[in-house]
Amino acid sequence: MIVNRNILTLDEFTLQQLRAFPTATGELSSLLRDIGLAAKRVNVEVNKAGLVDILGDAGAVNVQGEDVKKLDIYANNQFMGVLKHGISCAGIGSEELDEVVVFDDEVSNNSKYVVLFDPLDGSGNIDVNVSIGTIFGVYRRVSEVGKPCIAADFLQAGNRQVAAGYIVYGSSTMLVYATKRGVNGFTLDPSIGEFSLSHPNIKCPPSGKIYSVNHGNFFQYEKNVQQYINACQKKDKTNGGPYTQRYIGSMVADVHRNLLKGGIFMYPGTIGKPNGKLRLQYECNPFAFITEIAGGKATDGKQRILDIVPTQLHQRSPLFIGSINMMNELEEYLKQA
Ligand code: AHM
Repeated sequence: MIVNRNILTLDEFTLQQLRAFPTATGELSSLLRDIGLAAKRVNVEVNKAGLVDILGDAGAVNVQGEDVKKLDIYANNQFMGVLKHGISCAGIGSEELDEVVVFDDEVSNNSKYVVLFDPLDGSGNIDVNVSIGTIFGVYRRVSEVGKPCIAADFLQAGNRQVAAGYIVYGSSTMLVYATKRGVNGFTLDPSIGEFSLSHPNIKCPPSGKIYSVNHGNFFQYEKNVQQYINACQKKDKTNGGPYTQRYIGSMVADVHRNLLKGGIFMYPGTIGKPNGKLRLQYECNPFAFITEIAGGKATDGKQRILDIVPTQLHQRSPLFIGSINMMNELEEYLKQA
């Protein structure tokens, strides 16, 4: 077999990026490698998810006599484990855990980053073999390095992320991450077990033809949002259409598709849930960071997602995100009285 040595692996790529910064310590590269390792482990289990009924359901006991963990708990433990044992992370916040986890050991206390993540987003789709994902955002801590990290490290505005990314466990498994230098995508090559650079320097097309929203909630949305959705349905050749509605119900897959093809994803507030469903810290912020670096835009309908200063670890936010021209048009509708 001929191996294409022009294709960089995730590790090779992050090390190359590191060389551009002579004073860099390598902590971020190391952290991304840790996340890549956890992603590979989770990928193996996600691929076996359909066999759960054969091998034993969550809560059952496996052949080694251990409890069979639910996949989202498994994913949480994998990401938390690699970050705890790595050299770059002082603590984590996770969708699966009520409180942040402060690692508080000598190596971790001397690490400069904290990570917020959703270990398995869209987990309702596992049973039906539909793409799911992991989302993460990396922040430089505001607390003193050398001591345990503190709550304030996890309550920073999204614009303070130094990196953010996601893994989509789909027909291929991809890891996409952004730093201020750009967005790059890596596809897992199962033959060598490495993420390989497949989508260098991702740019979100300024316009697209896809809009993604849960239409079932249509009458729960505020009037301006309804009007924009109606406008999407009325698009034709004369005004950039026709548009296509695509909604998987797995945010990672929906936003990933729109990022590559151009489009807009919306999870607006509803009458019953004015802040919508998605979590600011580990769902909206990482995608807002990635999308902005790729040339797109993300708001909660009133302000830039990345400027919201969180007050709670698990707070929710409406989300509108995608191609710049589509977002600008949406904002015209949202401005109307
Ligand atoms: P989860 O955290 O329970 O997995 O929910 C998050 C998911 C997102 O991936 C997706 O965009 C959204 O929920 C879909 O919600 P809905 O079914 O209300 O449209």
